[in-house]
Amino acid sequence: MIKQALISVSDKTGVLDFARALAALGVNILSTGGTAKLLQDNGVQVTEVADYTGFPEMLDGRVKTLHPKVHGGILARRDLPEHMAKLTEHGIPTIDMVVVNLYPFQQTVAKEQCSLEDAIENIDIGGPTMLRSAAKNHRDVVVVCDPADYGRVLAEMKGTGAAAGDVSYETKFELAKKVFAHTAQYDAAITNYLTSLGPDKAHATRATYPQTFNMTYEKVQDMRYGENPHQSAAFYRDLAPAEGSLANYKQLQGKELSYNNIADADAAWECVKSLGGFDQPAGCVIIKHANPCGVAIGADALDAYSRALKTDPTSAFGGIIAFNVEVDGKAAEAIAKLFVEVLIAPSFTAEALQIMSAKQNVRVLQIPLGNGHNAFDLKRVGGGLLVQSPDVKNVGIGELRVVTKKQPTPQQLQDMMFAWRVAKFVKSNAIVFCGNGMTLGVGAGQMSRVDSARIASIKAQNAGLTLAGSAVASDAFFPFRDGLDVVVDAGATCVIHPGGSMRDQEVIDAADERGVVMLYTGTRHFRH
Ligand code: 93A
Repeated sequence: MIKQALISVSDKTGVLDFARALAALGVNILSTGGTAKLLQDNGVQVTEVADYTGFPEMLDGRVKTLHPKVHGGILARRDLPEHMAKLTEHGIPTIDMVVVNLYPFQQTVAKEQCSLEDAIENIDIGGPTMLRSAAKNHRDVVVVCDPADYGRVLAEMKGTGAAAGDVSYETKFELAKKVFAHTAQYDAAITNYLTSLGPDKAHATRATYPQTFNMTYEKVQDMRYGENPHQSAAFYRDLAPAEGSLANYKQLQGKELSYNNIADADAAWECVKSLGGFDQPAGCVIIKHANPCGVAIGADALDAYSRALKTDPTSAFGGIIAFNVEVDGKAAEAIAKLFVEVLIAPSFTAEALQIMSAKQNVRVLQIPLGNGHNAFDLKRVGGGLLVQSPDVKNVGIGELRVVTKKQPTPQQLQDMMFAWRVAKFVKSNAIVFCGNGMTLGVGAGQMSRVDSARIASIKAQNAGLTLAGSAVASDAFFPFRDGLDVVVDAGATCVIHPGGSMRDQEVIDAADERGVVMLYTGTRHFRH
């Protein structure tokens, strides 16, 4: 039976109605300064904690609720006579419910002009202490740290069953778990902020890496299995996923997403998002095993898809397809002919969804477009973690350097820019043949660049595509002229790569000898 509740909240959303309802159920309410004032001003009868403990709030509010009369009342085990006797001895009533949300630390430090002093004053001490006390003693105490839970708590208390006037053990346990996750995230946010400060302690530095990754994620789903059936797996989402990122997906239909689906969907989505700024409005990417097996831009979704599919229709079977434009009925009709695992777009017309609904196994994801990106990339290694800033660099035309005697035509320039954009999303060593805004052959993940070049040209041949007059991108420099010779033999007339090899001159001379154009980006896009 809940007889006494302590309410102390920074986010006052819904608290008035909640407190009124508690009072109507006969619950005695204790409260701190600002919360007490709000409740009293609105006619809810409350006792101020300061009056309750006999100690004034002090040190600018730093000490409000840190008192044995508060924490004894929360932490006493109701099933131990010694505990209850101690409370009686010291005149401490039990507190059966704690309703607390914390100083808005995250919101404070998100502000551009936040000073270290502001940040520190917004580190809540008394709030987490009460939350943790109540969560530890959840068998006897209801703890509510989220206004979204007010309704469910009230509904249970108003029920007529055995728990009338109380909350079930199951709910108390759930609420306690939520509290420990919440206070862990709160502490992680404090650690992250303090870690990000530069030597002057006044400003966050550009590239700093949170030390408490595991606490800043929330679980979205457990999966049936991981990369392989004998591995277990789950998907976690950032508490605030970057704008436009995969984790903002809404699944419109289809089976549950698997581990490999999510990994490949991310590769597809990141690649297709980068296809803006070309002379065609629509972009389409088809991914298999984390690599693009077809990428194209086109007049509309159908055009982009048909061209992307041409690169490698065999590999596209069971692929993951992403668009950067709305998918309409025409495009959906074409896609429905292929066996597809996942289909992604920022939006779908009603007709497109109608067509896809006949293919209930296809997982259809809607993700809003956006320019955000992850703050850091992570890669687990045995006993450690590699952390880096993400590869978000997009080389602009102005940064390119022509190193051959031959200059590129405007069309070659477009094709090389497109090929370079795609190469960033292909596993190293990456060789990508392109022409007229579509991939013609993709060589991925080989241990030697010359093998990637050979595979890319073989794949183009297999698909019946000609490489005559094509553009080639290489994610890193050509260490020797052999790779260049392979792509020129296959029909390429222009090549883009970072440059920077010891034998750059040998490779440039080879390009001049073969009469092709070569451009340096000065940027490398390894992807492992
Ligand atoms: O400054 S504190 O760390 N010291 C405390 O003893 C204390 N007790 C509650 N902050 C404390 N609180 C926090 O005050 C609560 O977590 C809540 O966020 C806030 C509510 O203050 P008020 O009721 O005055 O608006």
